Amino acid sequence: MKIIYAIVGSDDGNRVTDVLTDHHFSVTRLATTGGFLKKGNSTLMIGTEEEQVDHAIELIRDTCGKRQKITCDIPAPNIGSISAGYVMMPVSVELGGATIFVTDVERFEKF
Ligand code: 2BA
Repeated sequence: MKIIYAIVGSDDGNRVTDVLTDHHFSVTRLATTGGFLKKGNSTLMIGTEEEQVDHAIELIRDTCGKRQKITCDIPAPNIGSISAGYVMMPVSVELGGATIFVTDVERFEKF
């Protein structure tokens, strides 16, 4: 048996937990904090058989993989200026990503 620890962004934590659960994986989600940025993230613990590990990682990659999003939320002063002097410029930002550890489980019991 293996345990997968997957650290994902807080925004992705709920969705990937649902996807894994829908595919019959048992998941525990912990609210965690990154040591460097001190921002909230989610750590999933997934105990599963070795032959299922690749499937779980594929689901995590499909749900949380790095992706680009176009947003207009960042104001760019005085470019193509409108009356207030500001215009919302669309910019591409990177979202998502996961850090995954897979380790052996020495003993597993449930009561
Ligand atoms: P990532 O490498 O994608 O890591 C995202 C989060 O995953 C980390 O949050 C941490 O919670 C976890 N993580 C990553 N690698 C880990 C490991 N080897 N052991 C345990 N947990 C691990 P943060 O620590 O807040 O880091 C956020 C982002 O800041 C990192 O993204 C990386 O791009 C950058 N970063 C982290 N540590 C850095 C450092 N010492 N110097 C420069 N940049 C750093």
